[in-house]
Amino acid sequence: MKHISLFSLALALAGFCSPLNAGNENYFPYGGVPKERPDIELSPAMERVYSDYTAVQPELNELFTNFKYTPITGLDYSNGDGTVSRRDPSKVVRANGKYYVWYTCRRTESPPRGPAGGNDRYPSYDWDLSEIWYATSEDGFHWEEQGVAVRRPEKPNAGWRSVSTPDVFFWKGKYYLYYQAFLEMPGLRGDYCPVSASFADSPDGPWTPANRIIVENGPEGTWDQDKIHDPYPIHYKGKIYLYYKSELGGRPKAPMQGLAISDHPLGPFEKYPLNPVINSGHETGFFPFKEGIAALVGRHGLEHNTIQYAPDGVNFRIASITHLLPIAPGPYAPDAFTDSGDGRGISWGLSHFRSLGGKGRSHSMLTRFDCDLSLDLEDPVFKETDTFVKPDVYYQFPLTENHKAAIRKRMKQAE
Ligand code: AAL
Repeated sequence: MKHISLFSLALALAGFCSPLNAGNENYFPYGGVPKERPDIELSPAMERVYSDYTAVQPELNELFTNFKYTPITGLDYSNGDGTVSRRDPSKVVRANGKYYVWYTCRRTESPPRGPAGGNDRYPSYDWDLSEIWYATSEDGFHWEEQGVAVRRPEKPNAGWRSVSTPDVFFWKGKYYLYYQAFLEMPGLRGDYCPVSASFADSPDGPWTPANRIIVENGPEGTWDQDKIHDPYPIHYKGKIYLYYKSELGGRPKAPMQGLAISDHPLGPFEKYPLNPVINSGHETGFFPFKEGIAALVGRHGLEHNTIQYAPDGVNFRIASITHLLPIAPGPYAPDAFTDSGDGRGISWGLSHFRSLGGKGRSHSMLTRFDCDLSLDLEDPVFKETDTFVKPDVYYQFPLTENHKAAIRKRMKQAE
């Protein structure tokens, strides 16, 4: 006879209606979670399957993916000596039968020396004394650098110290580049800057600088008083939805994502009254998806390592949890310029790896990522949640000797 524990018996006698066999020949969730919510009492966790997610398992979730990375060829990094750095790529654009990308390009006689060592010749940070350069590709794997798109303007114009972290927009036959426009050395007081822009009739330029601030820092005491980072424009609901990062002013470092909206690419931009619209992230990649906007939210915050979705472009919620997200993603997202109301999603783009080369050689490099966040793709390889990561990857983040000694001491004291 099947052993019935006293606890189960007590439950049964107490009239607890176990959902185990709620009138079905099977037990919920035997054989897999049903796509429709069953009419039984569920635990909070199982309730969330139906309330919070668009699919009952990752393999069926259009907004879940893992990411696979491929080195890109064609870009030189001066033997990794830290004098050449490329990072923070824009969205990828297709024009003239090829792909285009713009990025922060630093070419300096010295690697970054920190705020104390930075000056007019030596960069403080990896994105200091930088320009916006661009490259083109036939296949998205091999890239050919074409040269500078936006130079640093003369003082006192916004960006005279450095122009970095670009993104691209296409509107009514013109191209626009938005970028961080430093009016002081990054790190002098903090990584403080507003956003400026340039425009052109062709993705190959020539680019005309607006020579003014396009998205201002917030007033003193507001969450975005210091930094307007990672400008990310999307054509949505007939306007320009420009998402950006700021960090709440001062410490702790808590990147969050805001939104500024305008009828014209050069503004005026009005900040969304309920900013921040995403409570985590760092360099956050966005893309139109169905009638809304999706976001790749990595690196920082309560909801880091998530893919989020807002059916209205502002009310973002977690759509899936993932790992090894692209850093500073610049997806190939053709819908970003069409305001189609039926965003098809993304399947590849560029991102960066940073702090390479070791001490005194620090630089960043661009890489390619592939994924399946596309309504027009069904690639099960990207729907695996359990990426097999070899032990040496884990061992790359070891305890320091001091930390290990402190842990040993703590364990001894607890014995
Ligand atoms: C990036 C971005 C911004 C910051 C720095 C360069 O990842 O968040 O651009 O200023 O780091």
